[in-house]
Amino acid sequence: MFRFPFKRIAPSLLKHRLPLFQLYNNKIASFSLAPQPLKNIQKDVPEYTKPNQDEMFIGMNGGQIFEAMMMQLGVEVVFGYPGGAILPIYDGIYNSPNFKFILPRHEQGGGHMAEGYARVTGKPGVLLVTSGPGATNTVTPLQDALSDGIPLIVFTGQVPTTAIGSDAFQEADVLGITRPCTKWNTMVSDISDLPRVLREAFHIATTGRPGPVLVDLPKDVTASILQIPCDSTPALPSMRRNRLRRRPDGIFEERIRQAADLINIAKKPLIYAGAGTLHCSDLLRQLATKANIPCTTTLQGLGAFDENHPLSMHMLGMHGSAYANYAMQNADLIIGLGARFDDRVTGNLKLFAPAAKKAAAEGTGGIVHFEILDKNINKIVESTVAVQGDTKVSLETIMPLIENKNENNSRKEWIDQCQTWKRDHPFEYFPSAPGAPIKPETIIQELNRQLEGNKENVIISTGVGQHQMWAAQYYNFTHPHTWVTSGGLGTMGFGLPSAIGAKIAYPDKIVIDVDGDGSLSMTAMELQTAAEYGINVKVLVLNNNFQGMVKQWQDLFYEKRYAGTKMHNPNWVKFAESMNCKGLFCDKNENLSSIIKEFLEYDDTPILLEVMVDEDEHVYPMVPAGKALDDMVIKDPKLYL
Ligand SMILES: Cc1ncc(C[n+]2csc(CCOP(=O)(O)OP(=O)(O)O)c2C)c(N)n1
Ligand SMILES: [Mg+2]
Repeated sequence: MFRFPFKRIAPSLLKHRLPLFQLYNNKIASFSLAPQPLKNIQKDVPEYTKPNQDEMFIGMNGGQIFEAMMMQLGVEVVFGYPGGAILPIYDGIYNSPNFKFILPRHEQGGGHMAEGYARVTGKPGVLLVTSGPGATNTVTPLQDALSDGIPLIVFTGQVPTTAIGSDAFQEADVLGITRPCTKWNTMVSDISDLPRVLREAFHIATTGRPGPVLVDLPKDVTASILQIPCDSTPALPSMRRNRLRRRPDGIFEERIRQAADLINIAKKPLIYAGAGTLHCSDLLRQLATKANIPCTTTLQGLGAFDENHPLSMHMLGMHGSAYANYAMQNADLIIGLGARFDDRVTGNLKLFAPAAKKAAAEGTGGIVHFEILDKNINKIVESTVAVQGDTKVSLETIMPLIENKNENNSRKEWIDQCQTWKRDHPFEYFPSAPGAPIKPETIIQELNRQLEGNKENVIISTGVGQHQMWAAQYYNFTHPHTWVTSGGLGTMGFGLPSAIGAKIAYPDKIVIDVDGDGSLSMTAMELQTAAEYGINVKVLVLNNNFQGMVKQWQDLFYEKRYAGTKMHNPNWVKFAESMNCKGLFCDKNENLSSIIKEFLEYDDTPILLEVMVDEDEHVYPMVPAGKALDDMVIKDPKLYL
């Protein structure tokens, strides 16, 4: 008769457990069964390629192996939603003392929570869901993570291998569905592969340009018991290539020299920094200050360069600062660092960067592109010099070759020109008349004012729409990893769950989701998740009772025909209260400052502040579709009256 062998080998498991726990997880060694206060999480990403003892998993089922591997891989929190096909894994993690488990209200919410966690820590976010609808609900977070380069690891249950292809209950071709929206996906078809595949998944998600990975886990595989030793050494060919940090042909060094030459001779250089500089913001500052070069950032790069620094040109692009866009079009050298020339940044490509293109032809400048992903080089713009690799390594290597342009202020003319643009075209809006609705920009300015001096301890997330752009424009970012927003995919509903994920990583920080009424409506039930786990996020809803960004386009280009954009909202305060959160409301300019103060100081539960805003406000500057980057509507036409 078959007998469950777990009891027999349990003592050997215990023998392994303590040393391994300390070896791999000294950071979380303080976890115990008793509830622990949340602690801020360290940012160093563990080494996933360490080979594992071959025999320690013998006698364990898939769920137990999964639980042990999460511990070994340094996972501190798992977000997930259970179901039939993933039950063996859920059973394995039942009451695990080794990591926190968070149950969102929807798998999409869980995915964005994992992304929020990953975006502020640099460590992979983990999501564990069931087959069929559980898996398909993760498609949006997967694509979101792919677009923005976020390490997200999704484990999906799958029907037993014997039922695959039979249209079984809750069967979906998850590998097929998620192939285009993952960096890598795979199915584990034998339990002896499980430890190795888990290591590979973590390695792939976190190396090169980070991205999402999905591992499909058929129920019979995770329910079975490992009988033989298994080799968990990752076997991916790409791992061997990655070990060669530099190409042996000297190309990297040659390109670095060429890039340094251009940076040293350029008269009007501009740094254009993206998310690929968030992990090396110190080096970015060193380059800018040593070489005396103004710096603009992308939406995802906000925080990489201190926006209070005189060389900051703030965000560029469709709704970026006019001065950044002017600088981009007039620079003789664009130094693209960890950014990918997204269409929201370039405007009309044919008309993009004329001065840099001219300088490239004359050999005095051009476009230098530091980029980790081969495929992003020369994809949108032709680079004069391309340096492929981790921006951090490239910056470390190039710094000694960069001439100090500070001593004789040799770029004075160009810097003065940039300062003039800054002075002449600041972010500007038409203030509201007495008694008129509150302007959304005023709210962000007030938030910024009250948080000034404490920015390092504040994380802002957003939904997608006008509120997102106003947050990017009117809040001054000073530190990396303090801004969490869906850029590439532009996913409404991202704000609240990603704020929850960020707050789990940094419970001592103030985490504020600046949201729109439309975006919040998509994932608002996650407020209950926040309340249940005591994750005291703050939600600031800029309520214009509209999908404002789409309405803006309807106002400007579709004769105010508001097809499908009017929102009929719940009473947000009552909604928050019904979810065991505190609710605050503001519709008067004169109350705004004191209510924001109360909103920021409150910390007993999650809190939502609804502010009624002018529904007719538009985001400016705006580069209309098809126009050159500097062919913008700079400010509200009312400001010219
Ligand atoms: C999931 C999803 N559906 C549709 C869109 C298209 N879209 C972009 S902004 C926007 C309106 C957002 O409204 P709201 O969240 O209220 O923000 P507001 O612009 O009013 O500040 C829409 C519908 C999107 N980005 N994401
Ligand atoms: Mg709205």
